[in-house]
Amino acid sequence: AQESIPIIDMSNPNDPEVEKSICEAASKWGFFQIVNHDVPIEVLENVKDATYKFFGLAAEVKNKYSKEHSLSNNVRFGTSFTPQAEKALEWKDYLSLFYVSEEEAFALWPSVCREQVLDYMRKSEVVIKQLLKVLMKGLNVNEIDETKESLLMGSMRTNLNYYPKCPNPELTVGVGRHSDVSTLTILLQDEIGGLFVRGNDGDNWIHVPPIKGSLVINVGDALQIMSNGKYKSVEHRVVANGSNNRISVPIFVNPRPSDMIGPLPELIENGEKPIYKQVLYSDYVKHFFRKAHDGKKTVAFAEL
Ligand code: AKG
Repeated sequence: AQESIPIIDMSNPNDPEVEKSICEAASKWGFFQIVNHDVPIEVLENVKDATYKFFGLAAEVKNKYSKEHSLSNNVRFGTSFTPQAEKALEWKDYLSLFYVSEEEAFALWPSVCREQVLDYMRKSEVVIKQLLKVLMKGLNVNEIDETKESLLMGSMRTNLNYYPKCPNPELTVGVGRHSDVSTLTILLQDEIGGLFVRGNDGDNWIHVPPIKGSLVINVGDALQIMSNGKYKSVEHRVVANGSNNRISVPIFVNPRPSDMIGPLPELIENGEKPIYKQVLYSDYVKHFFRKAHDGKKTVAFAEL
């Protein structure tokens, strides 16, 4: 039987068994789903509806947020990932919203989705903090002061992804294989499916089945680097679908662009030999965005 990624019940996040399964999932799989978390189902349904509404707008309205027309780099509507570096475009449109402040969101984000996205981000913050606290405890980092909190979750970006039905799905992908550059990614998907994760034996691709009300959590490169390799940022991809449109809404929980990231000092003080160097997070992200989605090679940028 094919193994599947863990499903973790978050009703009692401080239960030692739950903590253990979170840390094990993050080190063995890099991916898991959470159920019975504190993000209300209406908030998730509302952000999905808002996503359909945004992509249902006329092309000229959506294009106001494109690279050429957007009033800010923090708001970006586009197609595919790095078109100039890709052999075939990814079959995906997206709206990327980098959060700076509520004022800015009200000024710049499309009105059909801004409140729903803000609410989704706000309500997800509770579970993000719970998960990061447990993951830090698993590294024997028991105190998360302001500096550490900012390093782990100092900036956030929410993407609305729309994968239209594709007439020739075998000729392209929804999203090519890549790992995320985040600390953690929280992903809401609809009921269509199509997200595959690289299995931990390295060869097989494992489907992440949609579960109503669940959130998919994955470790990103920044946490792999900060944990000195203990938590794994794992490759994933989305297939193109010949019969259905699909949406997903990831929140990328990131360090701030101006942060230096590297193995946490607590680990090195404990005698661990660092396997990554300190890199400026914005350089790391720039490196990622320069190339096509080409597998898990971004992290080599930080290897010693
Ligand atoms: C991304 O936006 O980086 C993804 O990997 C999306 C995954 C998904 O749509 O399920």
